[in-house]
Amino acid sequence: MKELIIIGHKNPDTDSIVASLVFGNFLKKNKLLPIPLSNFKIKVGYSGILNKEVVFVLNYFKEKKPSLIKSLKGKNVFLIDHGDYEQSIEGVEEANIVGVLDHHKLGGIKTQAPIFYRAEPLGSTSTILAKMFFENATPLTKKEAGLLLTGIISDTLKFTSPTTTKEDKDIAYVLAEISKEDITKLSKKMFEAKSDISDISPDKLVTMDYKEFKAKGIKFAIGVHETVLPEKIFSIKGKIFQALERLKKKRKQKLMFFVVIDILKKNGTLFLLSEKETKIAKKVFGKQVKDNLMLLPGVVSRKKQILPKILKFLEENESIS
Ligand SMILES: [Mn+2]
Repeated sequence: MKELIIIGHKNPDTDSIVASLVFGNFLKKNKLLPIPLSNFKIKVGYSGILNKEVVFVLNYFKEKKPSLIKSLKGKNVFLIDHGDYEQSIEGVEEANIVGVLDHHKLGGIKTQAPIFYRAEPLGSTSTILAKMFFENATPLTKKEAGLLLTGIISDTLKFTSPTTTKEDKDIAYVLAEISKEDITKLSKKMFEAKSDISDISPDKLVTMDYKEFKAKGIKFAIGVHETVLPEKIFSIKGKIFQALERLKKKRKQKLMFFVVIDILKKNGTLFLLSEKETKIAKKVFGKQVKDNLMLLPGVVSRKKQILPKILKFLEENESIS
């Protein structure tokens, strides 16, 4: 039997991991999809580093972590929570992509055959997947509902991100009901786990929620660190900048942005590595820079509030040097 790897983006967040795990269950329970997925042996995978929120969630729900995947070359894959090559695992260009389930912008993925594709501009992939269970009248177990609930909480920062829709909230409350979880208590535990950087080096920290993009051939990256303890990061600011410099060189990026998101105060602080990033940030966000940092009040979403603006700027401006 052929194997199908279900996998989220590189350096997966909670949404990527739980949606992959629960989608694996969905396929096993559901043979009605418009692709012959029942012919596959399902394997849920991940690549990169699992952050502490993900580890907390897996332990809390007594769920095994997915299998570590090194390359997707020659494999049958179903992409979760991403839809472009840049966010995917190595070898994806030579994989047979049979499906995508996502809530991000469209990327450049091309396929030879028709695929299952579902994307909606909702707060999390977990929300879309919960909808699929409801649409197909497939029952969710207590654990599956709990896992999907953490995906929604994590991606929407407990409904405070501007990516949050009414559907995310409505579905989260249904999932809380099924899983018998208290959203406020569960969120607090998740965010505290995510904010614990006690044994994480600056080099690791800047890659844990790191995504690369391309606009007009310019490679750039935006890393994010969501926390309820931003002072922990500011106290090692110098080391963070050094780590960003190393990462920029290693990954051959033209621009390297890093944002610390204060979950409680609902703001973002942009770390500006060099003149280039500073110039662009000033034009794009129009805020003041102090000590190479720019405070962005109300900015908590890379997907909706940061990436589109930088992409637009790079696409409309020929030269960035
Ligand atoms: Mn997501």
